[in-house]
Amino acid sequence: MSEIKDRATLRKVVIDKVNSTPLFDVHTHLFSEEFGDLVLRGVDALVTYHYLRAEVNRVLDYISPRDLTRMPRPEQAQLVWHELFENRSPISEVTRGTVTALNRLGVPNPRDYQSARDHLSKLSCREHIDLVFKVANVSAVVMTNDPFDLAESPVWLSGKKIDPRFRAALRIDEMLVNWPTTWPLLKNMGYDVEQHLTGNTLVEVTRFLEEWAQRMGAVYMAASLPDSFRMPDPAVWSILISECVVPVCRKLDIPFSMMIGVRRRVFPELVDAGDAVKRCDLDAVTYLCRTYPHNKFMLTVLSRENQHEAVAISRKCRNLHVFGCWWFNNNPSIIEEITRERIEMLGTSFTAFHSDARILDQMVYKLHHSRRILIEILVEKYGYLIDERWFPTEEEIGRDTGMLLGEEFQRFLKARM
Ligand code: FIX
Ligand code: ZN
Repeated sequence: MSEIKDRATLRKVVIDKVNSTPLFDVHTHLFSEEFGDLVLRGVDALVTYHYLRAEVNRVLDYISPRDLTRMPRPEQAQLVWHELFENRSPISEVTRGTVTALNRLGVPNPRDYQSARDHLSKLSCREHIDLVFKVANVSAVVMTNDPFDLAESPVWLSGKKIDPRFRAALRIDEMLVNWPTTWPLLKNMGYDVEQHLTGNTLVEVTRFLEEWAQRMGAVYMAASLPDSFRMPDPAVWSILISECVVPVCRKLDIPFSMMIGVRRRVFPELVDAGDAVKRCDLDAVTYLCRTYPHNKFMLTVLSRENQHEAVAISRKCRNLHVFGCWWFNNNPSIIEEITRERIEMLGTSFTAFHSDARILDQMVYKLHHSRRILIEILVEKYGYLIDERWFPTEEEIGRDTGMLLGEEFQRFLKARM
């Protein structure tokens, strides 16, 4: 174990470790091949993603947001490419990311839309998944699995074997946030529930959660929640979380993951590009971690203003795992700030990044950009140690990097609370 004593060697080692350590992507919206059309991939899907639709909408004056959203995908893709990649340089994070993905996936010329399209569309679904996992250096991903999705649930019910690189997360937003429209769906699925949260309804919701978490082999249960989320509270979500989610998670020893701070469809005509970020009150998280010390919770927050508080809560709660730089935070300047702050306050006891990729190819750029930022932060932090004659070894840097890219999460999953 040779000690590293100079900055040049340090930089070389950190670059090597951060790039060569496979990442466990704790939150994505990707699907394995078994889910058929739910697998989204390729250039048209990439450039019409809601991040890009939001950006192109800003620079259009000849087409309304509603008409943009309704446009057939190939035309929409042409328009986005023309406005954001030809009429302007792709220097925003998502346009830059598209270029990174095309380049790293080996398209002959990233400026030539048609050739990029042809290049990726030649790949079979399996080849495409293998290529992206290799280029992004990802060992496995956690999907987002909605038991109420009519395209998805039959796959689970069929008992098909799922590619083991794709792990499940039981997503329960619908139930927590839209109970009046969800309970009839549960009833149709054979659960004896009613709108009023009677004792029997809570028993049946508990049965539903347990059965589906087991059916999926869920790594965790998850919900993205609005800024109005409070606990304890007379609201339906508070009752369902305390009475059903928490007990099932405890029984199965899986975390409940909260993604807090989204206001959905503030601009409905833009559909998923119309969601907004709002600062939230994290007392709900403190309450859950304190009240249920034997349960595990995960947290990521959407507002930059909540990041510091989230880390401070996490310092005190070993049953809380903070992860990733979610959505509007997934920009280099904010990733750097959040990751630096977390390392300074939590050491390596968090998960630095998740891709949130919904289009397979997105994973390539999101993780590549994040790794570049982590390299600079780690070079600085180990550099300070060298200044004080604490010389890190290559093995130690590899160990710490592994923790930040998924091993700490694996430890958290196994930990006894
Ligand atoms: O709720 C979520 O999981 C969000 O990440 C998504 O709804 C959002 O569309 C997204 O993909 C952001 O990156
Ligand atoms: Zn997500």
